[in-house]
Amino acid sequence: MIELVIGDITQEEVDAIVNAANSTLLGGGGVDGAIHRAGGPSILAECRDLGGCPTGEVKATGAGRLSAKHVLHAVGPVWRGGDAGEPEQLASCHTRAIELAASLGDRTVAFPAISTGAYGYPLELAAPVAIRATQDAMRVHPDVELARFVFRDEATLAPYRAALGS
Ligand code: AR6
Repeated sequence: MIELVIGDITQEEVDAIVNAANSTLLGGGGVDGAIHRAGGPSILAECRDLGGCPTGEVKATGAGRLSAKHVLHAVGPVWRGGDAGEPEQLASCHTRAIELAASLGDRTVAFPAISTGAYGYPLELAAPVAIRATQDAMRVHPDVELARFVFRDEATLAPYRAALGS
């Protein structure tokens, strides 16, 4: 099942929260900053040992003070016009996050709108890529029973609803 909600992803009661990180995994602004602030310093301490993460890949840490068990740090692509592998990399973030959740025994996963903030990926183009990749990965990993996409506002949610409906 895929759900779309408006809220603050740091407040989600799920097994795994996906972070929209950068390849250093050493924190930043946006949802990354919010997750590190709410989860506390243990997440960054674990990230320091991971040696960064390539674009399109995902690495797991504990979730500190968050109610989740894990944070799955996904590195989305910076938008460069769409011909530099961005759709494949964005899809890979979702595929790899579901695979990693399954391997960790996490059954419920919350996603932010990866790459659509600071990284500039147009929402209308990101939404179908994110939804399709997540649906496909959940078919392969049925133990992951819920992916909940959490948005800050209705304008961000709307293209994902359209993608889910089509
Ligand atoms: N809950 C849910 N969504 C949120 C929250 C929150 N608490 N806070 C922000 N968003 P961004 P990116 C939304 O910029 O584009 C960081 O500095 C936000 O409104 O967080 O992948 C990293 O370190 C937007 O819709 O992620 C990287 O350097 C969405 O989350 C870079 O930004 C994603 O926006 C990654 O950029």
